[in-house]
Amino acid sequence: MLDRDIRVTVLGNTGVGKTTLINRMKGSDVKTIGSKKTLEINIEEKKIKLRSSEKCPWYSPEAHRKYRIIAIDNPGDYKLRRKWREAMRKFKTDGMLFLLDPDQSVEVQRVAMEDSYNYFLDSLDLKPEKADKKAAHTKYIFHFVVNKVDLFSPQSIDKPFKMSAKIKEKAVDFLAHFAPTMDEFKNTFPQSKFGISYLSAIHSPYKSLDKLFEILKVYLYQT
Ligand SMILES: Nc1nc2c(ncn2[C@@H]2O[C@H](COP(=O)(O)OP(=O)(O)OP(=O)(O)O)[C@@H](O)[C@H]2O)c(=O)[nH]1
Ligand SMILES: [Mg+2]
Repeated sequence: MLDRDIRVTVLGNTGVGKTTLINRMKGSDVKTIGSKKTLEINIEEKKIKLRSSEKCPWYSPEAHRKYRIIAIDNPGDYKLRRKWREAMRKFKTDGMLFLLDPDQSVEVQRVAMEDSYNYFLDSLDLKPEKADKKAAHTKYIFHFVVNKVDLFSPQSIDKPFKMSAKIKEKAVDFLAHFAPTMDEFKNTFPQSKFGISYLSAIHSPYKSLDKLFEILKVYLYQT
C-alpha cells in the first residue's frame, strides 16, 4: 500500500496546547476556535502529504505517498492523567509527543513528564521488572516539544510568526530544566529515538508543524 500511518500519543500537562496542536494539524483555524479542557481520550486523524515528498522524483513511491497521522489526544489535568496508562495500553502508537509550556511551572510539568514515563512503562507491562526489561528493547519515538514559543517574544499578530535566534535560545534554556528527566528516558529506553522541537501551535507556519511529522516519518520509515 502506498499510504503509511504515523501514530502518536500526545501528552503534557493541562493547557500546554495538545488539542490546539492537533486541531492545527487537522487544518482548523485555532485562533478562532479556541479549545476546552480535554476530558476524554480523543482519536484524531488527518491524511497529509509531507513536503519532503514533493522533492522526490515522480517515479519514487514517496512522491505520491500520503501519511495518515493518527493522534491520540489525552487530557492533561492531573486528576484525569491515569487515563494515559489506559490509552497507552489500548492504542499502541509509534511515538509520543510530549508538550511543554514555558508559561507554566517547571515543577508541575516535570511531574507530568515523570507520569508519562511511568505510564508508558506500565503500558509495556504492569510488573515493573518486566516493564524495565521490555523497555531495554523497545523501539519507540519520544519527541519533546516546547510549545508556545511565541510567548518568549510577543510579536504582531498580523505578521507571520518568525522563529528568531533569541526565541530559540530561550526555548533551549527552558528545556534544560527537564534534561535530568529526559536523560532518565534515554537510560531506560536505549533503543528508542529522541527528538526535540520548538514551536508555536497557534502561530508557527504550517510548514513547521509539517516538519514535526517529517521527523517522525524519518525515524519510522528512514526515508
Ligand atoms: N500563546 C500561545 N497559546 C497557545 C499555544 N498553543 C495553545 N495555546 C493556548 O493554550 C490554551 C490551552 O490549549 P489546549 O490545546 O486546550 O491545551 P491542552 O494541552 O489540550 O489542555 P488539556 O486538554 O486540559 O490537557 C488555549 O487557550 C490555547 O489557545 C501557542 O502556541 N501559543
Ligand atoms: Mg486538550
